[in-house]
Amino acid sequence: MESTRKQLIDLLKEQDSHISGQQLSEALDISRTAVWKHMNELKKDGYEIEAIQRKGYKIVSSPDKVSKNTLQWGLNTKWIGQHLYHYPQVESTQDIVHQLAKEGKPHGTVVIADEQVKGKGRMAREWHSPEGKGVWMSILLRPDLPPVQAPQLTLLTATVLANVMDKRSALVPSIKWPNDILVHHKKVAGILTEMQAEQDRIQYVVLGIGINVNQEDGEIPSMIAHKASSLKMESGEKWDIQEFVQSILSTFEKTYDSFIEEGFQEIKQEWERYGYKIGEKVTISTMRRDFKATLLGIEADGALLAKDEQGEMEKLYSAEIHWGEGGYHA
Ligand code: BT5
Repeated sequence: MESTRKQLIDLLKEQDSHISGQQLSEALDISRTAVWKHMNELKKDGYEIEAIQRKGYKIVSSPDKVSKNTLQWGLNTKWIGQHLYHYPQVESTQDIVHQLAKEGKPHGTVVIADEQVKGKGRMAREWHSPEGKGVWMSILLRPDLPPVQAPQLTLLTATVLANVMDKRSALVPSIKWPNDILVHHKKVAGILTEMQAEQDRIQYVVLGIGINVNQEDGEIPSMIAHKASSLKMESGEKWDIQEFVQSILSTFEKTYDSFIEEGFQEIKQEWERYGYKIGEKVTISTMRRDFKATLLGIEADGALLAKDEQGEMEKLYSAEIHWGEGGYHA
């Protein structure tokens, strides 16, 4: 059923003109009544379909509401999003993917919701995920990697988000170590990586992506309004969430595949290109001391590399960084 719907969408998408019910029924090896039933389902998803006698069907417009079909429409990926679940409202997409992982769902399974009522950040923090305003999505990955490499997946995801935002707008995104995407010093996206692992092998990773897309002024909770924003607020334009998700997924797939084949080096360079305050001086507080240092970049284990005023290098895994004047404070 699922794959027939996808094939039907693909067939309709390829056509500039109408395609007859007969042609569709032959191509899909289903009855004409079944074709008609699928068409009705597509209409329920918000597709506007023109049906003309003796000519057939044509898609006049696709909906802007997010659904499984509208997302898979035009999604040119090999493995990511081939299994895709969309829900109007969930507690957290992370929990659903953990459940699907335990049920044995494959690498690349995606869960996306219009709204999360218990969206979560790191360390059980809250993640505000209002209905229809953003991308609230989790991806199941089954990488054949040792657990120490898991932080690289967070860094990889950050480069994907920065790249896609960069390409699709005039905004200049930056990546604040370790996992925030900022625009004009304000957080527009966060990443939550959760892992299930044995001693030397990752069993699976649930990669959560939260992006504030179409919130308007006043729609960001006042508690965080000084440090958070949305792509619409920063760019002045409304974003098409479906297309945005599709380009995130296809860029993610390409980036991930080349990371698996060629290693971390390119991700590191890309991350540093977008890295917030890389090359600049900040104040750092660790368990041992407070000091001023220049941020140099990241290491393969996910650490942030800094050089203090005496020229001594520090690898930071968890430290409080005072991002400075006009900067972001976590
Ligand atoms: C993150 O945590 O930035 C990770 C966010 C991951 C959210 C996704 S949405 C899909 C998937 N399902 C989930 O349940 N989660 C993932 P962290 O670095 O800990 O940042 C959390 C902090 O950011 C909060 O304590 C707030 O201060 C702030 N915050 C909360 N909601 C925000 C929002 N919508 N935009 C910007 N900042 C926010």
